Amino acid sequence: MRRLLLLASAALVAAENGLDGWLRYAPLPGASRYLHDLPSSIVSLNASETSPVYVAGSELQKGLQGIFGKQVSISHQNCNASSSIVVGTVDEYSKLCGSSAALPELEQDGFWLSTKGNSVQILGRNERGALYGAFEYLSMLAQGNFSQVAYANNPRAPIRWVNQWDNLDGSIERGYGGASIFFENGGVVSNLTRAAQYARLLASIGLNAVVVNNVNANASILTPQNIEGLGRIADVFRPYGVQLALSLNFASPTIIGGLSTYDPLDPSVIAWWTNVTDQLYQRIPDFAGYLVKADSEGQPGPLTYNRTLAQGANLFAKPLQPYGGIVMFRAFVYNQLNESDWKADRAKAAVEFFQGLDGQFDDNVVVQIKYGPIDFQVREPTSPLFAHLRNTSTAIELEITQEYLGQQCHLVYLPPLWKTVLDFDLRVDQKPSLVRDIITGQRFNRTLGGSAGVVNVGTNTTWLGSHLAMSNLYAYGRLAWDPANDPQSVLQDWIRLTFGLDRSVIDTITQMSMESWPAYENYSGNLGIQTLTDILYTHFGPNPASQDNNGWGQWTRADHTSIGMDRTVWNGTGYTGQYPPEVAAMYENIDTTPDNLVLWFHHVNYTHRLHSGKTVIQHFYDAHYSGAETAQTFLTMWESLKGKIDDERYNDVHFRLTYQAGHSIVWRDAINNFYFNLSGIPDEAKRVGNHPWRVEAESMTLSGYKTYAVNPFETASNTTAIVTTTNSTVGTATTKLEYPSGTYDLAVNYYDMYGGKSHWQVYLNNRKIGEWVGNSEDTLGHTPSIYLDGHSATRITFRGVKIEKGDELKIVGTPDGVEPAPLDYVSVLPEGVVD
Ligand code: GCW
Repeated sequence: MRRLLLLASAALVAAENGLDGWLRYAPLPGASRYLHDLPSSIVSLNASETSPVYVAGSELQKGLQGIFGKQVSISHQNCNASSSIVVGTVDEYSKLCGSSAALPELEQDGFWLSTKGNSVQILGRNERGALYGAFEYLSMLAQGNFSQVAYANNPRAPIRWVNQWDNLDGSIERGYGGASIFFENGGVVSNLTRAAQYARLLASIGLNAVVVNNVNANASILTPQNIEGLGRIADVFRPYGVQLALSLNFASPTIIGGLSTYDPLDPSVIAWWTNVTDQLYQRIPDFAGYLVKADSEGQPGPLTYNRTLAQGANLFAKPLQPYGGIVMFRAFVYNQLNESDWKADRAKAAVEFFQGLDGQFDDNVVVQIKYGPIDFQVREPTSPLFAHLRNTSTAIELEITQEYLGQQCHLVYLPPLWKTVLDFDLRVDQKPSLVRDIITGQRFNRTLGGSAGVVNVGTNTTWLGSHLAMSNLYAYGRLAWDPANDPQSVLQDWIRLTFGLDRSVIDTITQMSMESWPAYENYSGNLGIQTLTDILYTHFGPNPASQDNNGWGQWTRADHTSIGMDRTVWNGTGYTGQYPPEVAAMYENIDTTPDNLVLWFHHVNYTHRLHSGKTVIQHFYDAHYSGAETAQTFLTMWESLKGKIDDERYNDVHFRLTYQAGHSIVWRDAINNFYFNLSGIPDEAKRVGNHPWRVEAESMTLSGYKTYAVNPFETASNTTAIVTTTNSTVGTATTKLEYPSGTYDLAVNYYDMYGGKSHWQVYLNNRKIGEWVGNSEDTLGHTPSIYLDGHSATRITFRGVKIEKGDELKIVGTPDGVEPAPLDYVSVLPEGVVD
């Protein structure tokens, strides 16, 4: 008996690699108690193995086995058997099992779920609706929820799509979870196991289509061989009710079609696209449609031929229409601008390009609009375009992949950010006009609409490169289904499904996640100034100067005295005038503009006082200290869960949170140094530029090391680091530590570039206390940097080191490849100090 118990508890923390995501069907503690109340058979009303109803039956069987250890058989008739789960479509149920008169009306993809004792009914309006119902029932069971229910659940919007930015060579633009699960070497991969597993995860949260290739589209996706490959992907998606869609290159007729034009009104071009579309439907009868990035960031489009964007979109809408296909046409259209023009403003571009076209798009076109008017920043105001398209269907574009938000190396739970836009009231015609009601079609009576999420999963077993980042994908699906859902309660469903029902696990991960976006905003870009990441390179670490003096229009207009974009009508770019009057009036006036967007809308002195009472510059300083401090607590909170989570996932997350704790300090110091340097205004709390617990590497005694002026300067403490004198010289940096004797955490800040794996060793009085290798190019999964900068800057901490006053600290750095074992500084941290 004792042995059995031991085995049982060991099973609870068995190693997990993340592949099953939230569909683990892990054993429920005390499951045996419920065995009697569970159905003892499954009736799935479709015997065809590729049907979602069949899959629903198998999932239910697998779930009951995993969660309760109960084996249940499946049949495909006999729907009135007692103690059974019946799953199927409403129509099939009426046909095989008699009346379903008592059921409420269901919408496409909706389902009815009723549990009475051990009789369960799961009926979908269509097959995938039935599958969604099965997943919902399993989600209840896996969370230990045995309530008796009887309700209909309908999605709020028909478009619940995923965009993958996968390239045909297998790389993924802005992907941080490994290579593509769909493509390699110019074609579709032969083994589509992962594609099927992905479809399963997506179906379980109600997502219904995947655009499998990058919006920066390679025209050769449409070769006959690739269409055949895409057909194979669609075949593995279909049993999960997931449809395949494609990104198109607008110039395909000239690139692969042999035509001399791609003019959308040219008959040969129309015929070419009609033919391609017919071929696609021949192989993929349930093909969902096209996604088009046109006239944007160098992509070709209709403007080349002086045709409108609507004419460009309708070119695809027409051939898709007879098949029921949809065109998702992206609103991300803008030009390079000149910063010396005070009125130039990229944020205005989408409305300028699209507003005059409202009503000119065919009915099966949906304009896909990023949540804010620039580009997935840490905070943006709602895109005003949502208020302008009343006779055109729209969808919101969200990024699950954390391109500008830490690239899965920082925990950032995104739904609270998305909610600032989904719940925003645009007050069109002075009436309630929540973005969530606009995209679902409700506000302007549109039948189409919904959400597109850029996900970019890869071959990593964690899918996104980080276990905790999967909460964003899960929540994306739940919000696409119903954008009124609450981010925290959705998060807690995900935690229970992913990590189990332990109260402390749920509370801890909830707290970390809910604090994570505010913390990230605090230690990156505040007050609506955008993320302040390096927009010209990897979009990862800090580089505020990269925002300005270029044509990208993500300007901060920061100078020695002032900062922010004046977007007012009276004195600025006029962007505020793109909002309906009530919203425009709020943002036009600095007194009614919320602090968190003040620098988005107004250009002010650093000494401008916010509603909070703080000056802008002091807010920057304080926010950066507080954000980085919060990030330290994520690690300690996670450590409180040791033993409650399997080692594999515990260690993986621990590694990332350690990284985040260090990198949040890099962010904090870089942004504070930058604006202190620019403004010359000191931090009232005397923290910025004042680091009593640091020993700068350049002030240590060096042998084989030389000083190095880091660029951007603010990404090194005291602007200077050290590097080995050659790529093969071992460097030594030595110093006497003059702190009072005691126990400290010893933190070393260094740079981990790609192009080499340097090795560092730390000695105290010639006793080695630690060593490490600069291999983040293998471990972090984000786009690395070849320079010493805010992307490569990082920290390692040795905890609880006993140090006597006068001890000698020595760091030995061995370079590798082009990485010269760079070091920035050492911090000797008494308990509770974050320096
Ligand atoms: O933010 C930018 C990204 C590009 C992306 C583009 C877009 C796919 O940096 O990588 O291209 O947005 O959304 O089209």
